[in-house]
Amino acid sequence: MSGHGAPEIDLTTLNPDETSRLKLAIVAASWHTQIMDGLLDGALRAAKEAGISEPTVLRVPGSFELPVAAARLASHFDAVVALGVVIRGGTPHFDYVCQAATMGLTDVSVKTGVPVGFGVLTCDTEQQGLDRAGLPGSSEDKGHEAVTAALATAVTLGQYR
Ligand code: DLZ
Repeated sequence: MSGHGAPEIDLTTLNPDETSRLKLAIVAASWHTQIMDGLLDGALRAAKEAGISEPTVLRVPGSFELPVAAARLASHFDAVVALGVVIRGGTPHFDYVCQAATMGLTDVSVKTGVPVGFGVLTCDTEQQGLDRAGLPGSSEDKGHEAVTAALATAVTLGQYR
């Protein structure tokens, strides 16, 4: 999968009265600090662009813990964004953590009806994470993308409460 083909969702084209009223929570894992810092910065920048100056930010240890945190937050917020970085090691652990995070977050969004932005990088190498973290020199900004997607979805679904 590559970033080629991603939609240009410009939050400024959404009604700022609508997006700024949304309650947004960001849950962020803590492994791979440099990449995580980039993801979180991008996520906060996107929130600010949407008129949300102070989203709630919750830290958890690893990506495996993201779904339980997202589940708890979903009943209190209009949109939740999960950020994490999982880097493949020498054992199958990578596959289990990625699968648990992905399936768990999907489950939360479908069961609660609250959009969960998926900002979890699943990488073979650290460089792949750095390339996608919205850092100087990165080609992609996945934290920003995840917030944009979650807010755009929340606005769209808001018409069908
Ligand atoms: C254990 C583990 C490993 C090996 N690698 C990562 C990783 O690359 N990224 C990540 O977010 N978390 C990792 N973890 C921690 C697990 O997500 C989880 O926190 C622990 O298994 C404790 O439940």
